[in-house]
Amino acid sequence: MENVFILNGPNLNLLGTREPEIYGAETLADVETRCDSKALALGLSIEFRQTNLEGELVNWIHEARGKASGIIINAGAYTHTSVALHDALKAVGLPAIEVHLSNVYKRESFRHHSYISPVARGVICGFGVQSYELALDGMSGILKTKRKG
Ligand code: CA2
Repeated sequence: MENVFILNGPNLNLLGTREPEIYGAETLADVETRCDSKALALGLSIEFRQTNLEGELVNWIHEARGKASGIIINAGAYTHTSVALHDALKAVGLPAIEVHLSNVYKRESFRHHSYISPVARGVICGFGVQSYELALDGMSGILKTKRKG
């Protein structure tokens, strides 16, 4: 069974506790449960993690090489600041999908630039917790295509 790393960045551990008008009422544990169900239905296994530390995300991206077939990443605010995450994703070369709960393009202009997008296969944002399920659908398609080729 192919494995997918689902990596979450800073402050996403607060999901469901504050700003429900932007991020919804579900917790990150609820998101993980949804991802577990979706992955099961797609015949994938997942490793779901969260950290507030940029370097830990870099280490996990490196770890994915050899342990995962793809990476789904919500890098939180590091999306808009981190050359290190850009370089790490580029270096491992695994298919990566960038996800966001909110529609970052409807928000402050500093959220309109992403260091992740140029090294991602695709970007999904604005669908709340469903963004993660859509990303898993997308990753399943990418991995199936790869197997056929
Ligand atoms: O929309 C997203 O998923 C974001 O990646 C979330 C980040 C934000 O910096 C990005 O621009 C867009 C922030 C995550 C913070 O999550 C919280 C959740 C509840 C309460 C407070 C913060």
